[in-house]
Amino acid sequence: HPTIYRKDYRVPPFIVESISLIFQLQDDHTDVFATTRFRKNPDAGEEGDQLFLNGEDLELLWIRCNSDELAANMYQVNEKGLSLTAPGDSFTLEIATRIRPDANTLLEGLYRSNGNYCTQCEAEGFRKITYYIDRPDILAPFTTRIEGNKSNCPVMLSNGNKVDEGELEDGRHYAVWHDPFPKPSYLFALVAGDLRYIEDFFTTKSGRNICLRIYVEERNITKCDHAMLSLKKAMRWDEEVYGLEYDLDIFMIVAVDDFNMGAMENKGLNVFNSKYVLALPETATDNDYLGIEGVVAHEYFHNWTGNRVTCRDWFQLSLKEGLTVFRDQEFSADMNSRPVQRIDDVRILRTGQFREDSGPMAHPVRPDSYVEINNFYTSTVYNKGAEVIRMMHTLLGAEGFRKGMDLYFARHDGQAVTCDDFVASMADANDYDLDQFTRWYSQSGTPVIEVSEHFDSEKEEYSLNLKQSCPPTPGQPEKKPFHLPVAIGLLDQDGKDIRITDDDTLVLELKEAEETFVFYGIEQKPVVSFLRNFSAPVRVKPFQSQEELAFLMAHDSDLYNRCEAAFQLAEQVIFAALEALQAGGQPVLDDQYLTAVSANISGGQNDKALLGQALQLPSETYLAGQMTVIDPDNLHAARNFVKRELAGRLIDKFTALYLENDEAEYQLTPEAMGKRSLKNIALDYLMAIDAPPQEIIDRCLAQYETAKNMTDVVSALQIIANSELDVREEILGDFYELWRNDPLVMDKWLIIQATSKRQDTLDEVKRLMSHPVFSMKNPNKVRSLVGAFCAMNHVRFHDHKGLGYAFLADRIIELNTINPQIGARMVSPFTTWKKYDGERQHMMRDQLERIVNTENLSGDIFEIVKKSL
Ligand code: HT7
Ligand code: ZN
Repeated sequence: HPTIYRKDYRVPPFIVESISLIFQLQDDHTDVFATTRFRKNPDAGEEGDQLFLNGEDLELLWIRCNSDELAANMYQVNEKGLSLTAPGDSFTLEIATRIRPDANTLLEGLYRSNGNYCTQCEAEGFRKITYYIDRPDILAPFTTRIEGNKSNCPVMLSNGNKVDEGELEDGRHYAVWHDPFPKPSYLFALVAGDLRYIEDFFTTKSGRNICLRIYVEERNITKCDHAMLSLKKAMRWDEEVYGLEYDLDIFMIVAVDDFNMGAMENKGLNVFNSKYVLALPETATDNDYLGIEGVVAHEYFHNWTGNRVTCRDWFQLSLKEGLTVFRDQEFSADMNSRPVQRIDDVRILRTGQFREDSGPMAHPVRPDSYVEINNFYTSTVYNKGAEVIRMMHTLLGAEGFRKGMDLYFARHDGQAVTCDDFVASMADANDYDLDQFTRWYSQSGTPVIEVSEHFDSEKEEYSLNLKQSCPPTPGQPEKKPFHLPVAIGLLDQDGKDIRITDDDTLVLELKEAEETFVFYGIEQKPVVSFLRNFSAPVRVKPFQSQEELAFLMAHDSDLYNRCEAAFQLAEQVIFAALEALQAGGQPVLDDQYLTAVSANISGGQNDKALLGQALQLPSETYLAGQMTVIDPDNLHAARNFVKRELAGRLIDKFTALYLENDEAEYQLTPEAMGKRSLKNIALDYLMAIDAPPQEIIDRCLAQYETAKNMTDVVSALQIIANSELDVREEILGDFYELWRNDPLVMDKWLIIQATSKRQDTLDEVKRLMSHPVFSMKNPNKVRSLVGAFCAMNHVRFHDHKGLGYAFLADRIIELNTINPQIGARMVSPFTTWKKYDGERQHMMRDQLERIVNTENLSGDIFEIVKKSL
């Protein structure tokens, strides 16, 4: 498994002027005829005349050059591709290949999902369709003709606009699509099958009428309205915020059940995991609705940030992904609650990305090397990448950022470019020095900030001393200081912001390893609201007392930081309980904490979702990431203790919260969702009380029985599945009977059982592996059962007997032959093995060794396991 290095990038020796494809879809195979016009790349210099075309798992039928069939001695084929000597500076190749979509369990290239054909070409799937220069800096206009049976493929789609269609013999027909925008092969798509669509229209700001269609299987046709609404909102938002208009006449979304990731931004023909399209109040939770809105927007936004301007090579992946995640986060913040959106985004970053950054897979936002590019669709590239964009937005301001975006499109529309090109546009448009800032792209690891405060009452001076450092990461023992925007506010004794500039919030620019910032005319010692809105992706060493945190929790005008103070306080309290348990003692709940939480509940917070967030305790997985040696059992017990005590001592408040926020009428507004979330958090607390009063149990059971929306149903079901209630089995069975024909609801049923904290969960998970709804071939099912148990059920996965570890290794070995891309993603819970006690370390290491010694191990799994060992 060779390593690919960024430094080895060379411009391609040949470029493609156009490609024309014919797909003949047959029952047990598909023949692909590709006609490609090549030209020598004038930018490549005198590079020689050898042409290499990527191609994998293909059956080559024949190859012609400038219309003449090539004899077998005129080209060479191996398992990676085909090479030949170019006959001149400009020539045409016609290549016929046979592929077998039915047997394709990898779900890249052309495959079938419930009988329908679809493609996934990012990152390197096009080479599983035909021989081609399958790299993102080769851009060409595509013409695609599809031929298939009218009976099983009444619908045949590809990128661009449909330019022809007609009848063929033997009950077959054809459709021809042309995409005029030159694009890389990873944006190619084909969909064919028995699909229905809903249709709507969008008038762009310049008055063009765009046809919008969402294609799904017939049984799902009533579930597309929310996705369509989200699409129209995203189109309007991109015009209003960035002046970006859609460019083709039609925009299509197709939902499929078998998909490796969330969705794919193929030009004009987005293919989606059905999880991010289908929703009805009875089948989808509020989080599902928000997920659909965010992912539909994300893929749509790629049309400019990714498709019109694309990546030069895969090391630049964050150029499109970090930027597009930032754009979808901002869109969702505008559509819903901005602080809640920020809290969610930061939680994802801290739980997933910080963990990655402190482990064996740590890599820069723009990696320097990889074995398998699919392993680099990571939280670092996506979420930290988005934080890097956000920091530029913070430093330059919204207007300056927009100027930078305008210049980026003016310079690079139609090109394949680098992260440096993006930063240069931002810097040039604002005449702002971002040289040091580019270290965010090249240095991995999460910086740590140490804060010390000094107040001189005589001089009325308050000073903040900030030190930054960054721990070593693989291949990077030492780091240079980052250019860090640190947003702060100072609160007076009444909790009001002291105006420290024209504004209440000031953005300090920390560039050195240590700097002191002094504020004059401060009469009394202020309370600092540090790193407002989480203005940089860093860890801050705790430096504030419980009193100060409680004060910020009650008064901070920065709503993000109010919640942050609540999390910090909760973390301190849980770790105090953990210490007590580890010392063999009885933990006690700090009264000050109880008072702060109680005050928070009664504080009249209008944003219910925000209050809900502030009340939620940090997850065990997140807390584990803060520990030097992780102790899963005591951590679980400590967190449970805090939850149980809070619930027991604030039972009246939680009961009132439940009742006040229990609305009879179902609505999908941000306010209504906020109320549902707060109500269900209250219920979760109430049911955590030791032997909850029968009245509370009855309320929970009644909610399961009578609720008409999935948010309320699964919230109750999750609590029941976690409990020892006699009715548990009966209710899980009842839910199954009701929803057995809905795969997305069945995913929830699996997740709920896999994340139950009961002792017997692993046995239950093993039983579910042979349940008819489960399949190792379907990524959603694997994620819902195996992924949920191993990555989201910290205490049970890390059970001291090591049975969870053996279970996961077995699944990874199984996936190695079915879908190694998904297999590689499943390795993640093992990557932190060095942070556990000696015995657990030993058991996890054994399993990693067992995996790495598997015969024919894929590059995907090999890379992650090898780096972990
Ligand atoms: N750009 C898309 C990435 C993607 C993908 C990558 C590897 C293998 C399968 C995949 N499916 C989709 C998704 C996105 O970020 O928008
Ligand atoms: Zn994306």
